[in-house]
Amino acid sequence: MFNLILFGPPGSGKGTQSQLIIDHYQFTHLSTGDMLRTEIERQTPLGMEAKKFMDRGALVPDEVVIAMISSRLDAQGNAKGFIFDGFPRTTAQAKALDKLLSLKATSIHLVLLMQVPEEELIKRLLLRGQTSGRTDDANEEVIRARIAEYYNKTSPVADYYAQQHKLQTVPAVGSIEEVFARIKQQIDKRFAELNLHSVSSHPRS
Ligand code: B4P
Repeated sequence: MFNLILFGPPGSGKGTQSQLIIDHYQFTHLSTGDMLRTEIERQTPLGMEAKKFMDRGALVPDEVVIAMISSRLDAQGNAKGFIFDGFPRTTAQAKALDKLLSLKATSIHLVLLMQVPEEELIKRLLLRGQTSGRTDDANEEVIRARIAEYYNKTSPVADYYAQQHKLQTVPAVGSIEEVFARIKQQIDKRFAELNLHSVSSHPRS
């Protein structure tokens, strides 16, 4: 099993690159952002609670997202690997994830930090906001609040993984394909270090 975290500020391309990684490596995608948006669409109590935070660019409380991830991990018994997209976003979430994975006798193998300058993030999210219907992309004030939340609460999580020698940075500007090529290089390098290349990579292209 190979477990990857895609880490980075809002709009750095975590969701975009996750799709390419899944196509190439057949990992199971766990995106807390997608899970929360599904809960909002279904108008569940969890979704209604989460919406209050998301609409103002704030992080949803740890206990809510940790419980969501825990039940998804339990439901995915046979996965060959997971991509955690947008999770963990706080050190408490990172510690909870380590515990959940240790119960499954596994751990995080690689954390990729997607680096994009702030003005480019704002440009991308405003552009997506023109068509996505996402309330958190709709105006620059909320986007800036999300980025501030990232620097205050999420970016310290990178140190947590750097101390475990699991963190690699990926310049995430350029075309989507160029960024994917850099990500692929990092994953394949880690596979080779772990002697996993023969079991985990089944490229279609
Ligand atoms: P998420 O759904 O995780 O999404 P994101 O941070 O907005 O964006 P992502 O980095 O995935 O960017 P994308 O590929 O879409 O979070 C939304 C909210 O949910 C959070 O603010 C928070 O409130 C809540 N939440 C989620 N997880 C949580 C957690 N664990 N704890 C607490 N709260 C949580 O790309 C963005 C745009 O850029 C797209 O339009 C894309 O087409 C474009 N793009 C991508 N790559 C590009 C490239 N190379 N060049 C040009 N454009 C590019």
